[in-house]
Amino acid sequence: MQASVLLLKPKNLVEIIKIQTTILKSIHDFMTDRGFLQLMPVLTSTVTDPLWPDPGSTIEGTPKIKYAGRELTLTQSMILHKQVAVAMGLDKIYIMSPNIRLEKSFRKITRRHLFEFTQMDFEIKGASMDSVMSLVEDLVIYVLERVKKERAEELEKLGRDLKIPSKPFPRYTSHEMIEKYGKEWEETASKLHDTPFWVTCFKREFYDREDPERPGHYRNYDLIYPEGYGEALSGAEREWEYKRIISRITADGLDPKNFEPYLALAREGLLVPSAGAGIGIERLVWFATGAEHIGDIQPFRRVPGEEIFL
Ligand code: ASN
Repeated sequence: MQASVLLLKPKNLVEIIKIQTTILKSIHDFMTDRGFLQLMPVLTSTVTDPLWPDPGSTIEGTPKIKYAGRELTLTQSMILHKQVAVAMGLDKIYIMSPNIRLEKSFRKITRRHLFEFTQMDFEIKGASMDSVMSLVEDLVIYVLERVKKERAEELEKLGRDLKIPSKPFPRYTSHEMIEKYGKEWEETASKLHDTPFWVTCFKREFYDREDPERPGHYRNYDLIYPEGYGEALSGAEREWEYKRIISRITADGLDPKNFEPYLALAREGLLVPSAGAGIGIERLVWFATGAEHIGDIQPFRRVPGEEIFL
């Protein structure tokens, strides 16, 4: 290994990774106690999340590889696989899912973007948005309590005074956020809060369910950390009916051919109602440790626009 790589070691790396280990262990404990089954991630696929339209994403393109005479895409998120897994009879699942998202270089300065990260992605058959939001609140409180209890020494060394939020977290709509703070509301609103909060109703990817009673409104949600740390998690109830999915894909200007294996299942009526979400692991570690930049919690930084050493 080049000496320079070792010189780039983030400050307090050992304390940070100890906290990360507690976070991962407590997430597994929580999810398995609640009856979730863990799937292994997929990294190469015939379909992936288009991340379009999505106000939270600025990707340069979908990462692809050629293998055995065909083109495969690298996973941007396992949302479509989660829906298919639920259709296979796996009613409550979670996955520690690595995602590649080729975010544009300017995102280096947001402090919260990586082009390679892992999310704990879960999905529940027949769930409602309220039940998922309540589960996530329990999860976040549980994990932060374990970190505070089991890693008090490390938190003290990092100078991090971690506050445990209480349930229910405040809830706003994206329309309220835009009206109050403008289009770039995420950072400002996050800085002005001292507890995590929810923002609901975003016009984004086709798989997030449009409210059948209020067309133009969406049954999706983001969890936002306080103190300027921004988005923690995003999720939704899902579209599962072919005619809804295809009309959303077409309206978004996406090519249905790119989603054919998934669309074939929908066409046969094999997808089922579900809801879920994904919580970013590195963002949770960043928030829990109070590091300056999200790259500062990684031994091998994956920050858009930065040099990659190893
Ligand atoms: N994990 C997210 C969800 O469950 C999707 C994403 O990461 N784009 O909705």
